[in-house]
Amino acid sequence: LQSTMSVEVERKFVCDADIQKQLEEIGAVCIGQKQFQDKYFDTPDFLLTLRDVWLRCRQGCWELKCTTVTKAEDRVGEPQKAELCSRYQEITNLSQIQLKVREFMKEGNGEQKTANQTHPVVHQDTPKTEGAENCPTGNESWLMELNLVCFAEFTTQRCSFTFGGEGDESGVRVDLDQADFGYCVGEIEVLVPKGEDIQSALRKIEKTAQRLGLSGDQRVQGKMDVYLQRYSPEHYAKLLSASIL
Ligand code: V4E
Repeated sequence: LQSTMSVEVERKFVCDADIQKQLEEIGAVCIGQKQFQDKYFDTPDFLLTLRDVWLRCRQGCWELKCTTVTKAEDRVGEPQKAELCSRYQEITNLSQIQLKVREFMKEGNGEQKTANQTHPVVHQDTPKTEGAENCPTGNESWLMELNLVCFAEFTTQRCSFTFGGEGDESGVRVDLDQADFGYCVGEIEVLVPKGEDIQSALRKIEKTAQRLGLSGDQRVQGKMDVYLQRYSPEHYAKLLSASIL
């Protein structure tokens, strides 16, 4: 349950061909490789993602990522380049997820939209998968009830690295992701138990970025940016104009 109460602070970066070598040079150790499939859900009018709320099913497990800090004044005193880092609360308990999703849908929307109200259920083609066992197998009536449909599906190959010891990089994880639609991105991340200070996480991320020689001040596209830009330009444009991506 720990992950239901943590905040993920992360910075994305563009991977060079020799990134693995660079990671090893600064003392990172590969802790494993895995492959996972993500399916992301939203209403047809993007009620969740337009609020920076990301509901996904990863290998059959539900996860909700939502923002914690949004206001600039909350970031006063943070290290330089902190704005390059995103921070999301992660919820993995299904009842909590359903509760939150209902709350987000009510917010600023008068009343909750359900399939029986103004919006009909949209039967969107969910991309075919060989590994159907990865689909959520439980009772999915809540998705229908909340008018949630799959808007993105992709598989990622991930190689994860950590740093041993108690040094500056303890608790820092670096993920190298390769999505099946042909996009690679790196992430430096620290998981902070909810309520704990995130300043030290930001400093650790900044330090690791420096040691990897990452100077770029520009925001790096995540897998979702590239996926939507390519396959769902209308959704992408809406998120861009709402400054979500
Ligand atoms: C939060 C978010 C999305 C959900 C996916 O988040 P991301 O961390 O990119 O994916 P992944 O596969 O690395 O998840 P993990 O395994 O780390 O939990 S999709 C778009 N967003 C918004 C967003 C944003 N506004 N800015 C940045 C830098 N990232 C994501």
